[in-house]
Amino acid sequence: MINVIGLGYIGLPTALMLAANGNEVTGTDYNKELLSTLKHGELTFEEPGLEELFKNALDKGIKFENDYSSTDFYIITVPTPYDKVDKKIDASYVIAATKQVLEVCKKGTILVIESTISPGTIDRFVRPLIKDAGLVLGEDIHLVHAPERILPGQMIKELKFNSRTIGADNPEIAEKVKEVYSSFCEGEIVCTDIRTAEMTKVVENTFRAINIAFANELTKIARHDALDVHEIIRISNMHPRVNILSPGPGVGGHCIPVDPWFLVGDYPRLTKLISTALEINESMPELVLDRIGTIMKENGITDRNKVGIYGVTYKQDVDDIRESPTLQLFEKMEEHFAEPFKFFDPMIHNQILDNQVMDFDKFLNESEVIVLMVEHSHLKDNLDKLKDKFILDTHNLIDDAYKL
Ligand code: SAJ
Repeated sequence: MINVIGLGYIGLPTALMLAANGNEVTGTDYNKELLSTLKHGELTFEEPGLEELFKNALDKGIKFENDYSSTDFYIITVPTPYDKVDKKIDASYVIAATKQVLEVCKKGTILVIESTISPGTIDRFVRPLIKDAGLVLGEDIHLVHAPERILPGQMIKELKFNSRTIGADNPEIAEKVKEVYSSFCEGEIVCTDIRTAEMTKVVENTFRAINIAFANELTKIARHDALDVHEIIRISNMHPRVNILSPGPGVGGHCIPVDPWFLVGDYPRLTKLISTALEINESMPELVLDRIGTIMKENGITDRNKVGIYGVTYKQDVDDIRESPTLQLFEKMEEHFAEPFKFFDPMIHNQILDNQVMDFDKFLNESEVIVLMVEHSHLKDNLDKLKDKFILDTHNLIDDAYKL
């Protein structure tokens, strides 16, 4: 039986996928409210295809429990936040989960850590726990790092088709884990050592952060000379070896703006390019604020209540707001002692912030300037309603709108 620990954005789809594909699975979480929601047959977040997968996994007998199971195969998918001050990973959830596994696991257990961790975390924080528990690594317990790679918005498809990395001390154990993941994963599964697996995960997200930072820096250069950055990128990308990502109002989510900091935190003197890229991405909400000021001035708008922000999630068509560019924008406003602008987001169905307008038509009626921060499908279906507004389009959706 497989016990998946932590039923969040990664743990839940992974547990469901394993269960739906013939594995006996128990999902464990310390959040009793979340467990009760799942036990009532309801999901805790929206994701295309998740509902169908959930039904399938329930039919196949997946269980949800508060307690850790006594078994010989665990997958840990708990959050790994980072300390914003010293830029280092906070491994406390991984440590707590590992300690609890060690209390109940059977001899010869395989413990797979899927949570994103900074390179060296397993050596520094996890291996010592095994010794402290009086267990023998490689006999009583086998450690594996199998970092996830799925993209919110297309998680289910990517769980099935992405390639994966399995890092283990022992190649035979890596093969056993590969067999388990092969029950649902059709992508290539590569086996390596733990340190390499840790590093590749962070490197992948750092590559994306740097590429987006390049696009964001180009936006600033293009603005300086009144050039169209999107056209420049579109044409440059026609070169067979150029693939620049899209500029935007900032970089959000729990991965791209966070994971590269693990490298900067651990290797401060070796990560000049990475830290500069992160700073460029973090500067984009300030650019949005500048542009809003210019648009208001150019159009004689002095009432800040006439500005409405469309979108608070970290990207299109997800309901996750972690580290989102809009939240970063509000933080910047607070730093300037300004009340955050009002916002509307079609993916957020409950009132989560005071400045949130729940009704789209009311939001439109109250706003003269609309700042498109997130390109939700809902927006694409409602573009005609924006005709009479001054639009700041941070995603290049509308031809004659203001751009970053
Ligand atoms: N963004 C841009 N320009 C782009 C692409 C993205 O500004 O061209 C912004 C998005 O709007 C968003 C942020 O970047 O604010 C991050 O979005 P994303 O779609 O790039 O990535 P995530 O955070 O949803 O998922 C990433 C993925 N990593 C890579 O593509 C290398 C995913 O595969 C990982 O599994 C995930 O991080 C993770 O959990 O680590």
